[in-house]
Amino acid sequence: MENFKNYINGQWVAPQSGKYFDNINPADISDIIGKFPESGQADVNAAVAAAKEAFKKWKNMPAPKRGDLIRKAGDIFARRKDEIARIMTREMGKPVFETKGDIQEAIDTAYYAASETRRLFGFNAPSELTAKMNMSFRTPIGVVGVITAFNFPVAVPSWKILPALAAGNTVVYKPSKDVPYAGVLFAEVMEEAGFPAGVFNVVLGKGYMGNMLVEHPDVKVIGFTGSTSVGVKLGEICGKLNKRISLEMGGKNPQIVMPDANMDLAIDGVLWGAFGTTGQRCTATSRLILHKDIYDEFIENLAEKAKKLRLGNGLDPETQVGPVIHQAQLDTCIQYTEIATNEGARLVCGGKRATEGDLAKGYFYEPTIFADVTVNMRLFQEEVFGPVLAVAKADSFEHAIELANSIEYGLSSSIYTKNVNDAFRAMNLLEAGITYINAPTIGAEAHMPFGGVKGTGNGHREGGWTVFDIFTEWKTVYVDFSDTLQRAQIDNY
Ligand code: UN1
Repeated sequence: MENFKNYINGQWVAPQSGKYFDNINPADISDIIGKFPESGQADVNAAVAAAKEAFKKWKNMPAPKRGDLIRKAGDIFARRKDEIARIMTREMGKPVFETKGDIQEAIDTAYYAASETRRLFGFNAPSELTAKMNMSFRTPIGVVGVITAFNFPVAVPSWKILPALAAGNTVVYKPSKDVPYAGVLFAEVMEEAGFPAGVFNVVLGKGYMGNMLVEHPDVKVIGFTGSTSVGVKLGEICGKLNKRISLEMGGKNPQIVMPDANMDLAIDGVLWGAFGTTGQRCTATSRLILHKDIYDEFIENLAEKAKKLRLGNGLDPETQVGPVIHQAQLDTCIQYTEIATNEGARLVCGGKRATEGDLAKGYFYEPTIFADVTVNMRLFQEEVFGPVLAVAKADSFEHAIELANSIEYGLSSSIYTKNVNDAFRAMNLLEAGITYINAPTIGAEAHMPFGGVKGTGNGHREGGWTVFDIFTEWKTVYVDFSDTLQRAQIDNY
């Protein structure tokens, strides 16, 4: 069995602890993919030191030259797409068509970030004084620590790593313990693209390493995607250390369906939004809010289709829904099924582990739908991160919006309606960073701002041009070419 390595300062190195952990295929737990480093403080220190040293030169490379390397990384991801997708599926379970989409999102991010290196959005403005010019431009910050979740093993890290590098920072990346192989593959791509040693480093290990990165005095910015409980703790540490962190945390994303909607479209939307990626997206549709006029019929038709979804190993081209990531996530699905039942919600379909045939080998949970979920129930409020959908009834458009907003989270949201006024009202009223009209709550594109309001985040937006606000500082420059002392606010008035 292969012992995988960290990628530090352009070298593949064993963890200084000499310790490794098994990486298990969630669709077949007898399939051990490899042994991956259980790194520690010494490895983190080595990676941060390499990144700090590399920053001295990397920040001075012309940005479009940095962009050339990033574009090349995109080309390599494109060339290796099929091969990497199959490894990702084996490692984390989602079907190959989804892991290919995941890699495509990284390719899109690479090409977009590369093109942004020719712009990077500085601006200038007139001075209040004569013969004086004002401008402001972005500067890199230093070593960026990247901490991500398992569900998008390549796309979500790429959202942080590639723009951070484009802006002239260097990176130490800690992938989720559930997808270390994807972290190794990311490093292989960056190595082949020709990034100078130390510019990009990968340190593999378990959750505790997130703290090591966050607390390291030479790591200046943190990009985090993961659970709310972990994110909030890391945010607290960064607050004390006066360190910037962008937090991308949980969601409890609603899809509203109005009586005038195209019902077949709305059903297909919720099937994809709720059960795609086995519900393990921060953007997953976990609440369905149905107008009372269509409530019963919609649930019946939806359940009929949900029951037909094909569960299986994601490497099988017939599979529509893969396993959940590990035993703990399976336990969470079981627990929330119990909680919702005890609170009086009505189980419409699913609600148990799937064990038929080969499914018994992995962590499969049946696509589960609970109807008659009300606002105070835990299933309405809390993120499950699995294939468990809560359905609630709304009396009116206003009531639907009120229900949608009655939670702590605010990542994604959606409404299905043909009424243009309702659509535009919803755009304004839904408390979420992202709103879809006649589309499911998932499907963000690389070149648009991504992030949530309320308990989902802390005000940052990845994706698009806004991500550069996370990974740069503004420098303002005043050039006085009048050859006289001009005192601002004094000589001009
Ligand atoms: C996530 O779940 O962390 O919009 C990201 C989407 C994907 C990204 C999801 N493009 O669902």
